[in-house]
Amino acid sequence: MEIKQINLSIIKMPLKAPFENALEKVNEREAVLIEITDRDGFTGYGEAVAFSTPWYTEETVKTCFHMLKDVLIPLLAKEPIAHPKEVSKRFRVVRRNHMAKAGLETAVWDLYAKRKGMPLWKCIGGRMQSVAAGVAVGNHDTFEALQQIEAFLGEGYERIKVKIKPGHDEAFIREIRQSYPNLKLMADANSSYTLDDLPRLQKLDEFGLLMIEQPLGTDDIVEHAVLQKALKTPVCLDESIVTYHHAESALRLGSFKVLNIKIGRVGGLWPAVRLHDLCLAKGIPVWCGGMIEFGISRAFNLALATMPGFTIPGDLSASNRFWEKDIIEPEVAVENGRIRVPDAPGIGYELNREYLKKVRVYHEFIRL
Ligand code: OSB
Ligand code: MG
Repeated sequence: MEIKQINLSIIKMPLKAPFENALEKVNEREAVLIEITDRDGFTGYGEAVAFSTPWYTEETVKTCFHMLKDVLIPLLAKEPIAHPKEVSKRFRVVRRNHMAKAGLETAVWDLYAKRKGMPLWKCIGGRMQSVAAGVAVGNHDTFEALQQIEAFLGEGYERIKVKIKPGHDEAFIREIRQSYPNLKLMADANSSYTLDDLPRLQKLDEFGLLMIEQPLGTDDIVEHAVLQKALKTPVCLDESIVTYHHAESALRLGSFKVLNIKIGRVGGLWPAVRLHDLCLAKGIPVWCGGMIEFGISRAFNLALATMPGFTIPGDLSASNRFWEKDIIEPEVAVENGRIRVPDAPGIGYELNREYLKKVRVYHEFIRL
């Protein structure tokens, strides 16, 4: 693959409704879209999923744009790439900046799969034609959250994730459980507790949650091991696991029983596949996490989730979960609780260029 030109766009769209978690209330979303074209005219799409401000990780839309334009694209252009696996290896000379790296690396995967005429999910060893849908409710108002859960169940979602934080936990989960005793329910704390909250977290054990996601701080791999020993509920890590080595350390310590894998957080599709392989070998179930993303990133999540270790429904929701209108065609849709993964080459979705022009707030064209 010899890349000839790259289009970088920043797009911006309001969410249909605000999405609230322990760290932030998200009202609108920006992201960097990446289109790479090779000398034979094939195009690959990527999406860098950093937010406008650094509340989830240290990256932002602007740091991603800078890293892509000034560091990662020049590095990619240095020598031709034979296989997309090489991209994350080449990027190792650059510290962190995982979401910027993943945006460009995934675009190379899409390009590679399109050149081969194969659906991306088959290129990475995916086994399933469809994946189980799941959805996250980002609302700290109990009444409104219950209304949303009811609506999502009506749309066919079978796994619901809610957001908790200290003081908004036991009573909230109890209310949900009273209405839905058998629901596949989980709670994401976005690192808002400390070990001092152990008694509070133990109170959640009686509700039969699928898991509690990222209860403690990002750096608390040791503390999560202490917590997991004191909890019946499986601990799932999200923010804490950014590298393969983090996962190995946390496995050694017993810090988690489930892993949330996000392509952006871990620096690309290949790093995500390697984490999947590690967990599969260790008997740890994984699921694909969401980032309130647009359709391009959503499509990569679907491809990843077709791999055999993804045995728990992820944050895999339809385009219309967050957006009046998504930037891809067709949009991602949920049918009977599942999302069908396309058979067309690459990610299997097309960018809606007319609509892209409407939602684009900045654009640069790079010729190599
Ligand atoms: O912690 O999993 C998270 C959204 C943005 C950033 C972090 C998280 C989330 C979500 C929702 O929980 C994911 C989604 O459905 O897109
Ligand atoms: Mg999370």
